Amino acid sequence: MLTLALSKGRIYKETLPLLKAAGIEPLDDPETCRKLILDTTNPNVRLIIVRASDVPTYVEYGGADIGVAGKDVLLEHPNAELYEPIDLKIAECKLMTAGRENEEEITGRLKVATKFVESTRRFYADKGQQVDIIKLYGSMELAPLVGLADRIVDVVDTGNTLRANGLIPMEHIADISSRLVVNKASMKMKHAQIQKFIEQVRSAVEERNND
Ligand code: PRT
Ligand code: MG
Repeated sequence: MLTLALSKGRIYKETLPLLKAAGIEPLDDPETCRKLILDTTNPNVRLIIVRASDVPTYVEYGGADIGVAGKDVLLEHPNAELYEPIDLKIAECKLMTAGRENEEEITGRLKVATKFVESTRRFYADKGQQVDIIKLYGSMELAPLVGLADRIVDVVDTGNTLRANGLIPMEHIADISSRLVVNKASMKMKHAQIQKFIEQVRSAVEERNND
């Protein structure tokens, strides 16, 4: 049995066509059914539905053999023992700093609110700038509006969410896309099955990018 970990939402939607190319179609829709384990048209493959930020943990510790995770999430797990064989080039966005369009002069240490603590720490450390990082779990856009922070670090796609809250993107930290990740022990123990899956997904990604 091969277990694949996916998160609901954009990653699930954009991964489906790649799974289909590998002959795998879920028998239920996780967006409407409440099941967390989904059987597929391949009796040897099942999907588990987990939080986007939990995918690396499930795969590293063998709760799943394979997963799909955003690079933003993987960057928060710099020491995870995982293979990262394919850039699926889905759920693309940019990790950026953002701040208020009309901000007053910032005195003292910059306060930065984010759920991406590790990437934020590294970004400012590389610039040699000391900052105070405030860990949040969501709705980061709010922080500069109520004076909790001067800046946020978040993933940005269209920029509409920032704009709607009077914020502007400032510095580019990283280009983000989702990656296939594989448990290291599974890669050894289920080598033939996983290698075949990787090759099928790899050709599906290449074909899609040639269209
Ligand atoms: O909800 P949960 O805490 O479980 O995780 P999550 O919110 O990270 O999951 P999900 O499904 O929203 O995102 C999964 C992955 O998609 C992320 O890890 C990113 O790699 C990728 N991705 C791509 C994005 C976006 N684009 C994106 N736009 N993830 C989040 N967003 C957010 C962004 O933070 C903003 O608040 O969507 C909002 C809209 O973006 P704009 O710029 O188009 O307005
Ligand atoms: Mg979300």
